[in-house]
Amino acid sequence: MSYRTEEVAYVQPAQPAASAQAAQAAQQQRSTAEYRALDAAHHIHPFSDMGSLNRSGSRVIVKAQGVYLWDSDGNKIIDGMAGLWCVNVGYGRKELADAAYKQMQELPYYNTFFKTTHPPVIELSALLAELAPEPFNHFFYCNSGSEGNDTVLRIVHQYWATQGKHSKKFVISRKNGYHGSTIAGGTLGGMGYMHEQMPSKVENIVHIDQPYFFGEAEGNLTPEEFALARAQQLEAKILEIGADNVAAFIGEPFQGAGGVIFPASTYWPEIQRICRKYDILLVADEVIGGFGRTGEWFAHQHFGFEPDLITLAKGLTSGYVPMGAVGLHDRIAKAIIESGDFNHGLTYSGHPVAAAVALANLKLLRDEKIVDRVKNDTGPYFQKQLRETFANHPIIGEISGKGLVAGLQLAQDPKARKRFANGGEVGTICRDFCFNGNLIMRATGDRMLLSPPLVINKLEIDEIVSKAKKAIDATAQQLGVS
Ligand code: PXG
Repeated sequence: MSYRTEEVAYVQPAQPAASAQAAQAAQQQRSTAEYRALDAAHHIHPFSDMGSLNRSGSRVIVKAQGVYLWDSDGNKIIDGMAGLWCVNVGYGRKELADAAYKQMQELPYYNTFFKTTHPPVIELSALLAELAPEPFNHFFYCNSGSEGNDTVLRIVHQYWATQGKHSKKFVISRKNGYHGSTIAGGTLGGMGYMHEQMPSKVENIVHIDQPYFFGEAEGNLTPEEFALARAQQLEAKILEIGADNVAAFIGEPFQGAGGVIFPASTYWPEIQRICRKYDILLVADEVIGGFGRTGEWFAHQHFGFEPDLITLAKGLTSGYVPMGAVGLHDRIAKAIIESGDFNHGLTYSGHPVAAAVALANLKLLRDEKIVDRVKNDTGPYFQKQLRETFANHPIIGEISGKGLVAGLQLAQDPKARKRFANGGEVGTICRDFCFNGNLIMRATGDRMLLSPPLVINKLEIDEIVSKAKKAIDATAQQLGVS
């Protein structure tokens, strides 16, 4: 996450045609200037330097359809990030709105604490069990990915208690991993700047290095050798702490916010081997990778490993309403079910409206074969277009990704794998060119990230790729490279 140090100078976009402006004005209650002034007066944004943002002004997004957003000045923007990696079915799906409307009239809220349940959460759980890999048949609900990972810690702890292994308390994760912004999520994540701002951290969480080949491989290691070495750090860490003290390892199958870092094929099998050898639970944080992003329903299926727990959020509801979940492998579920009270829950665990929307969303992903299309059609096309367009580009060092997610590494010397000094500066320049060209492309340091809605078609992919090319060319030109 690099919002903290970024300053987006808001550049006044070209004025839209008079009729578009009039239509926009008719829908809007306030002018852009009024919205900005009120926003600056009363709203604290997440991960933002508010002083700087209030001086430059936020872009006000007023509506969306398909893969497009519109701002309060009538600009049409193509969303290369599916919101924040979440709007998998695209914007404006009436089926989801209808599901929420119907559920709100029928049963807007009831809890699932005191021996009660309700149809939407029952149906959702059954459908998730059908869509998830075979051993995942039980789900616990929350409202976000962060809460999902907090829940993971609780389940892991309870599981080892049921096994009589009370000393298994440590959880190992990775530097530059992202697992959310609550205290537990932030501690699990490996973002130093987040750790610095926490009043205290969750105990017994330690980090190993990430499998970031382009930025961190030294010497002549191949990507496979490097990934293996990074996975073996897990073994070294376990031996250092003592296997009897280690409860779990958690990782995103590919790091999302950390820069769409795809480890080589040697990484996850080795992580799994080590976890099994030392009897350590393996947790896949599928908050970004889940629900079709790589062309598989879950990203761990792409990498070919079998976790014990999976964290879900974002694509679960395509972001239409908040919902998170944790999926439990049968083995873990059995232990939790037989362990007496599980003392954890949230007012909105299994919220009926969120569950109804999730159900409608998953049915769209399944019945419209959206995930299949990502795997066999749009995903391969997206990856091919990116790789062809940026082959031998003077500032592109690497393109990572699969399906409809990609990371483009900006580099000073691509062949020598030399990154720019002052990491993040060039990414910010490029991100601003995208922003002004009405493309949403996220920057993490000097990696440019794309993760469009999964319903994107080939024409829209072409538009993203050509806008990205323009922005990256403009960045190179500003740096005096061509
Ligand atoms: N795990 C992963 C892998 C995530 O990407 C979370 C957990 C936390 O989810 P919630 O719902 O609590 O935010 C995330 C969230 C970004 C960005 O700019 C990424 C996330 C959130 C906000 C911004 O890339 N990922």
